[in-house]
Amino acid sequence: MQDVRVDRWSPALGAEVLDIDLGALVRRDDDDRIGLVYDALIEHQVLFFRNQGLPPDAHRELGVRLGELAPRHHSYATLDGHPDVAVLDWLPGIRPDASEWHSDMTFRAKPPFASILKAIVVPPVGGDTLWASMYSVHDALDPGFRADLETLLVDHDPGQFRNGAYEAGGNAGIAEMHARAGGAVWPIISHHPVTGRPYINVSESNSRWIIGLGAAESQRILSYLFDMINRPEHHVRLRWQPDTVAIWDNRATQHYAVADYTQYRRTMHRVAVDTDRRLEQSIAAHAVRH
Ligand SMILES: O=C(O)CCC(=O)C(=O)O
Repeated sequence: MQDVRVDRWSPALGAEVLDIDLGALVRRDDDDRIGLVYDALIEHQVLFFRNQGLPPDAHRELGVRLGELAPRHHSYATLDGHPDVAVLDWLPGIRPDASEWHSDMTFRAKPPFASILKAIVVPPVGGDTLWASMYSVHDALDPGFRADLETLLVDHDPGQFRNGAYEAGGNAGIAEMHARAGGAVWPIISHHPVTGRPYINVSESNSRWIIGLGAAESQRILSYLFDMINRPEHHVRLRWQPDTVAIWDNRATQHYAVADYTQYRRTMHRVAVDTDRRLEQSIAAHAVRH
């Protein structure tokens, strides 16, 4: 079978996949080709697809072909009749909540392995999304500093979801949100389960504290890593059009939705996939190739 054709957009990560109709793959139950899309995802970390009809049922179904879907998000609304499709709908004048670097839901014990985001309403200008490769950030760190990070763990929490929780319910709202959303501790240098490559697993949205350190030292190290993540060498940037779809590997990437469109509406549909259905076979295939 022929590989999928891709156009790479940046050295660090990101490729546009050409000549693929995702809805048709789902309708035809074309598991082989979906497997090739998955392989491209492992290689490029984030994939872009233009002009994808992909109605909500097919969007959900594509998620299912990649793995078990994530439980409903604790804060986002879902599409009527489609409880697995989260709606990120930013009306004019509302401040969007994704304009900071993050991986999805790293405060869960089991964060999603991938997300599939489809643009529904796009502002005439602005509203781009950037992704950053955490492999690239890891590899750019000074080796001595990297060695110091090797054994450190970092606490991840739900970040700015506090804002809505407090607005809705004050102290009780915050406590309830923490109880529902949870928290999780990860190695600062984590390893991708398929490629085995080390990546930096802290984000400005969700990483609050390095376990075992005091506030000042923890803050300094985290701030340095956040600055590194902000460098454009590690990034790729997508200008959305309606019906553009992005699929990202949530394990070694972060993303940042630029909030420069607040006079316009921007609406996205997202399906989050918890478990990687191809994990075992992919680890084995990767081990043979490398
Ligand atoms: O709206 C976007 O471009 C990104 C949304 C986002 O941050 C997310 O799905 O986690």
